[in-house]
Amino acid sequence: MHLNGVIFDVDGTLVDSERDGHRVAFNEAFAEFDLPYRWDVDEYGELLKTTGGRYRLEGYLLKQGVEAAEAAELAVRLHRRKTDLFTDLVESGAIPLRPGVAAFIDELKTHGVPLHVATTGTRQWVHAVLAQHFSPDTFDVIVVGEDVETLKPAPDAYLEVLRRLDAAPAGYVAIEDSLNGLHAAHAAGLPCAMVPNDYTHGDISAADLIASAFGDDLTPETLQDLVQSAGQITS
Ligand code: XBP
Ligand code: MG
Repeated sequence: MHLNGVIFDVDGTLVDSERDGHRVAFNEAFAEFDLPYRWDVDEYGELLKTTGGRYRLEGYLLKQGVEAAEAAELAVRLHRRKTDLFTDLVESGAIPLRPGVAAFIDELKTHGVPLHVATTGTRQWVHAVLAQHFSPDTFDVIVVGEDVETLKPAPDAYLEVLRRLDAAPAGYVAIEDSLNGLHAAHAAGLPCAMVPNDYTHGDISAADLIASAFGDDLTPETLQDLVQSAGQITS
């Protein structure tokens, strides 16, 4: 079985974006709207169980006792502003790649492995992140939150990448940091290598590979082995 392609999650996988990025932008949006809410590091870790910033906001507002219609409408407006604030952070250089990512991507490119993106994040900042850190020809298919009906842990983002490639899952592998991402990849029929971070919670023992770092135990060769054993299990 050949390694046909690698599909990357963005938040928490390619970039360290949640604690000092999205969280900060959400809090700035709350302040601009004169709302009393502020998300600290631990609370934000809990809130990450809900994927999609807009849904995270809406669920939180409902829990604060905001009435349903107002919560939905306010979440949309807050999220729009948060997206602009986060994009500014990206363009200021405040959102770094995770250690080892640049070399890992270069190595995969040198091996001629096609690279793709499947994220539940919003198009505006996803493209800003990719433009900030990678040359424009790095990723072929880029699927963002607006491209799919249902966000991770649903498989939609991964299935949409495969649909655009007109490909079956065999030979592809997902790289993830979260339990929601792991569930999404597996539900799409993809093996999943995980590189956990401080916000990785829950039982990720179902992952096909749990790497301590990019380029450490995660290399083009280990991914090749992974798709090979996945192929043997399914064939
Ligand atoms: C990322 C998300 C996103 C980000 C914020 O999950 O759930 O909601 O936290 O981005 P994953 P938006 O890494 O599994 O894609 O505000 O644009 O949703
Ligand atoms: Mg992620």
